[in-house]
Order: sequence, then structure tokens, then C-alpha cells
Amino acid sequence: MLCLNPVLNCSQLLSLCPSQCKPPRIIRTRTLTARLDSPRLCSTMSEEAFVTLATSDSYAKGAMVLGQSLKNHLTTRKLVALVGPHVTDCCIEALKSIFDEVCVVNVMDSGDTANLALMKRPDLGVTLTKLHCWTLTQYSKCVFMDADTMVLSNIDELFEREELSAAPDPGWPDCFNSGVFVFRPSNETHEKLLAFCSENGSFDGGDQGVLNSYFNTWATADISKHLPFIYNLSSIAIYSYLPAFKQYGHNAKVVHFLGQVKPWNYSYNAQKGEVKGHSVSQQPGHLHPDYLLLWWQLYAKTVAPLLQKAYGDTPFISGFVQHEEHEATSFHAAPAAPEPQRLSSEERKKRWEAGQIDYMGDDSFANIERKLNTFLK
Ligand SMILES: [Mn+2]
Repeated sequence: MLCLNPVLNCSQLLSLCPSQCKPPRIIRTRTLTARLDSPRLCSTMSEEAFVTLATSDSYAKGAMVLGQSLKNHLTTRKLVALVGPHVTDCCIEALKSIFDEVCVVNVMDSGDTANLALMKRPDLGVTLTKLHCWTLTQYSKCVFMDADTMVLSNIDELFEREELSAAPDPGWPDCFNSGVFVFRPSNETHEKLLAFCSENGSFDGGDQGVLNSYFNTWATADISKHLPFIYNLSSIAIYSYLPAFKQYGHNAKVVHFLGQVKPWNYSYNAQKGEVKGHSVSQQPGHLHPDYLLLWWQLYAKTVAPLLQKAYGDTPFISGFVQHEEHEATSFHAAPAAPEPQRLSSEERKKRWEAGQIDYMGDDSFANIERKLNTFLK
């Protein structure tokens, strides 16, 4: 009998080829060529970056998970976090260990046009903070990603797209969803956006309304600016077209936790590797929604230790449930956990559409899959 026993173990093999120990860093050919051919061009050539925004400490957690997910999938681009004035120093410190650049944005002191826009439309403070991404002119091109998104694979190919590229919004597909978009930083565009904002406001009260009104030819002018839906897969879309999710969902590259309840509103039992915070009547073998669990696994592994380091002895909301026997107490203590109750199908639909998704209960992945199977059989 032929027996294939390895002669060397893995670490011995790796010691023979130390270069294999490091994760591959891909050098962009374009930059390399420019460097070789024209050193002067190189000095003026800007870099590209992924940009996100955190307006609170909670969103900062999301931003950190997003940043870490981009790193885990070996992005070659820079990572930039814009933070609002309410984000605390500890969170900023933790953000700095993941992001190349952390810029505190206070619209109040970011120029005349911004101030004027804010005076006219005080409700658009967060939107104006987001629009600030256009001032990152040290970069030639950027991809903006909401702090409630997470990447599932490398998406550096998005930098081949032009401004303004984005995926359709699941609620109104002639509008793009502003959770993921490609843009070119430009002070001129920034000023125009601010002026537009103060004159016209936002039809939905947020940045998506402003951006869709400003880039108003997106729906019809250039199909190359339509990103495939897999670059911004929102949880809402899973329910609105279940068979499509079953067919294409495994190709998803970016997941977007759209709606009012965010991953950080749940809690997590790190010992058991389980997401907590909703239905207490879980069946045995209950299947967790993959994306929510993935978010928490990433948070527990890399983000929570950074926060712990930044906070030191100061207590902070980690989101972890410590002891199984105290689960009932923890459940009530979790601030965003809604009361468990039986809802009518109509009420559940309403809640889903309002973004209040019962990930761990009625809207759990197991239930979605069961429903899918009844359609497809
Ligand atoms: Mn979002």
C-alpha cells in the first residue's frame, strides 16, 4: 500500500521559503510603471482609498469591522475613516489602528458654503458630514462604503469604475443606493454638492436623496456606472426576491445591513459563538443568519481587543454576553433588544419594510430558507 506521509511538516516547509509566510501584497502595475518610466509623474500621482463615515461610537464599531474586512481580503488601497464630532477619543484611537487616516469632520468649521448649507438645513448635518468625502483630494479616486457594510471578498476592481458608480436601491431601483459608491474627490464637486444641498434639501432627508438628485442621470446615461447588486446586497432584498437570493446570493461581495436595527444592536456570546438579542424561543439547531454571525465573529476577533486596549480600565459597551446562565438578564439588559412577541404576518411585513428585521426569530435564515423551498419545490 502506497503511503504518502509528508517528509516535512508545515512549519519546516515554510522555514525553507520564508517569503511564503507573508500574505501576498499586490503591487499595482500602474504605479510601478509610472515609477519606472517617469519619476516626476509618480510624485504627482495620487493614491486611491476606501472611505467610510462614523457619526457615533456605535457606527465606529461598524466602521472598524468594515475596515478589518477590507484588510482581511487584502485590499491594496488606503483606508480612510471620516468621524463626526461626537465620536469619543477611545473610538478614534481604535479606528486609527485599522485605518490609514482618521479625519474628524466638524461641518461647523469646514468652510463658508458648508456652514451656509448647515444654517439653511440643520437637519442635514450627517449628510453634510458624508459629503465631506469629496474633499479628500489627496486621493485620485475613492470608494465610499457605509459603516453598516462589510466586504465578503476583495473588491479592489471597483476602482476601475468612474464617478458616480453605485448599485440600484432595492426600494426604488431607478435610484442608486448610497451605501457603496465610487467617486472622484474634488473641491469643486464638493462646493457644488453643498450649494445643491442648501438650495434643494434632500427628498428623503439623507445623503441618498441629495446624491440621486445631483447625479440625476445615473439611471439612464451609462450602464457601466451601475454596479452589480452583489456589491451592495441589502438584507431587505433577500425577502423581496427570495428565489434570486437563492440563485445569486452566494456571489455577494458586499453585505449592507440596511434598516434601523444594526449588527451592533445585538449582543454576542463569544464562548458559544452565538448572536443574541431577540427571540428567546429559539429552536434547537437554529441556524443563524450567516452575515450577522460573520459580522460578530470579525468584531469579536479583531475589533473588541482594539477597543479593550483603547478603553483600558474604563468600562465600555462591548456587546458581549458573558454567562449563559444569565442569558435572560442579559437579554433584558441589551438596549436595542425588542420585546419577544407573536406578530401577524402583516405586522411582520411592515416591520421588515421599516428595517426592523427579526434576524434571530421569524426572519431567521432558517425560516427564509424554508419559505424559499416551498416556492421552489
Ligand atoms: Mn447604510
